[in-house]
Amino acid sequence: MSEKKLSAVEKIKTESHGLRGTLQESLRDEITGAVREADHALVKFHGMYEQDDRDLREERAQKKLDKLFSFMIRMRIPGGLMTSDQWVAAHHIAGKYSTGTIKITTRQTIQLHGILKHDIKPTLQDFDKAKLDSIAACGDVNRNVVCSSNPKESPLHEEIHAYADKISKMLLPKTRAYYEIWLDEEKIEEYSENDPLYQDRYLPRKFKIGIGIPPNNDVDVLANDLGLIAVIENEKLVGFNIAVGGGLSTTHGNPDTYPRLATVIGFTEGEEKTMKAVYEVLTIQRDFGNRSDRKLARLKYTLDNMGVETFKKELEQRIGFELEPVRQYEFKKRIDLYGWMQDHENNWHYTLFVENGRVMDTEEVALKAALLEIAETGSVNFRFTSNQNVILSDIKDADKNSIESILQKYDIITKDAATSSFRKNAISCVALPTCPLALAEAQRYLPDLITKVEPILAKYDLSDDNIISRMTGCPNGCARPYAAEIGFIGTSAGHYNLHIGGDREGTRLNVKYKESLDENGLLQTLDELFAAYKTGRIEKETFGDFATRKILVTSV
Ligand code: SRM
Ligand code: SF4
Repeated sequence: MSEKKLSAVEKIKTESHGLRGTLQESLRDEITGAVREADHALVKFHGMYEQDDRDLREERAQKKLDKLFSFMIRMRIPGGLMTSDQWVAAHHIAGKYSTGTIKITTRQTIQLHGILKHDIKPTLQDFDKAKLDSIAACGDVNRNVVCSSNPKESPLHEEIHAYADKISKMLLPKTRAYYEIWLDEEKIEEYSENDPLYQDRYLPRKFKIGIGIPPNNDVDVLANDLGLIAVIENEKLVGFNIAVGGGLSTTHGNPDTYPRLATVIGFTEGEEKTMKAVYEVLTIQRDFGNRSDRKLARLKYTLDNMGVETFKKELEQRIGFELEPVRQYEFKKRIDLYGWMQDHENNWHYTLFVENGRVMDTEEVALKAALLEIAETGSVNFRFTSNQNVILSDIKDADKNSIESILQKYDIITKDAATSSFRKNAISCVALPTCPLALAEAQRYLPDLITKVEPILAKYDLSDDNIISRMTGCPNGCARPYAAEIGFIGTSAGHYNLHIGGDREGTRLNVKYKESLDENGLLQTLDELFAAYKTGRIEKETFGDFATRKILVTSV
């Protein structure tokens, strides 16, 4: 461990008495809508962030009013699977306590925004009644485990998907603080929980795990601190290739930070060995991760500091066996396959496009009302994709028509079919007005930008091209823009760095092509790039591959 001065958050964690801090006192304080300063860091471990509406900041400051504090709550939904009853509950909870919009995130869960401090407890209690919680959805612990979401893609999907839940449970913090503070569970004496994994210092930073089922890389498995790539041989799940050190954040102007795809270091056979390896990767990060500089604290930096071979030896020593050589795998796609499909057990699944994951009723489409009506039939599961969409899934043949007629009633099928490929393959982060780190708009702006890009694509006959583009309001990378064929990364209001050259499978990062472009600059540059792509591409070459082969070699 680094001998430099520990970061302030380290002290907050170790002195928190199992993540309790002074949260109870903060909640009782009616003078402010915020929590105490140290509790600000601790609430994250309980799945929430203190925020304020940045659209209102100036007006409130002029009126000499304090910021309008509220909380964003993020649920823990391993593998992004919710029952219809749980969706109905989330719908009503969102309406009662939050802005009403349900945001499907890039890690297969949902977030609610705008919850006032005194409404946090009732919100979490209502979620608890629906058997949902937000434990460890944020904070320096293992976060929501993602898993390839489409059950149609593999007959072994259910078996592999179950790992998301098992891993999530194995890596939950042991503290009962969440139950005491939010669910009024009786307080235990002297905070006596013993947590062998997290101890009292937790991890140096957030930790993310993804499970990919080749050939589909919809979860961007290599963007995770720890990626498990399912290996299927003779139609059986034999184990997982283990990939470590993925992470997609940078900081503008800090050359020590970089995006990194995970390195595949070996194979583990069977559940017991895999679970052991997963656990010990976290203990290595706990023991070797940087606890003084949070910008350099993710596993990717720990791995690069140690060196891959040393890391692997350390892991093998901790798990007590050698990793086997990496087994053959190939990713061939990453995008969601929209519309109806039937799986090997004849169940039906409908993948529905949710622009930037925002479930709400608009003038164009009453998506929230439609999903409620669908959930009330009780005949579907909700599977969130890492592309911020939802798969209405596990629908029996006999129920398909009734779901289809609800989708028709709300005009969803027609609208989905009329939506361009470019829009359907684009995702963006939340950014303004709630994200305190946003430098530029993202989810509120991307739809308009796409409307202006669509005619350019049409001009070059590229409307059906499945180009993957992603936008974020800052370089933290919440919509994984560094792994897109086209990445728009906010630098200041109305300005974005333009990155190009990621591949369609999520196995190659893109490269910064132009800095801080405004909308005109973006549209003009895209026009030039698409023109070159149209004339210069080799048959079936994707935009990202073309950009890497032809544009980037000459521009940098
Ligand atoms: Fe993120 C911080 C939203 C996926 C990298 N992210 C934030 C915060 C909580 C801002 C903050 O710290 O105060 C954002 C809340 C905005 C809001 O108002 O809701 C936020 N991140 C999101 C979500 C909701 C984006 C979305 O629109 O879907 C995603 C929630 C995922 C989830 O359900 O758990 C989200 N964030 C990601 C991803 C993508 C992924 O994990 O696949 C990344 C890049 C991958 C990675 O972690 O390397 C990501 N978020 C970050 C970072 C940079 C971390 C780092 O290594 O430096 C931050 C800032 C931080 O942690 O200090 C951040
Ligand atoms: Fe906020 Fe930046 Fe993440 Fe977007 S990428 S949600 S602006 S932290």
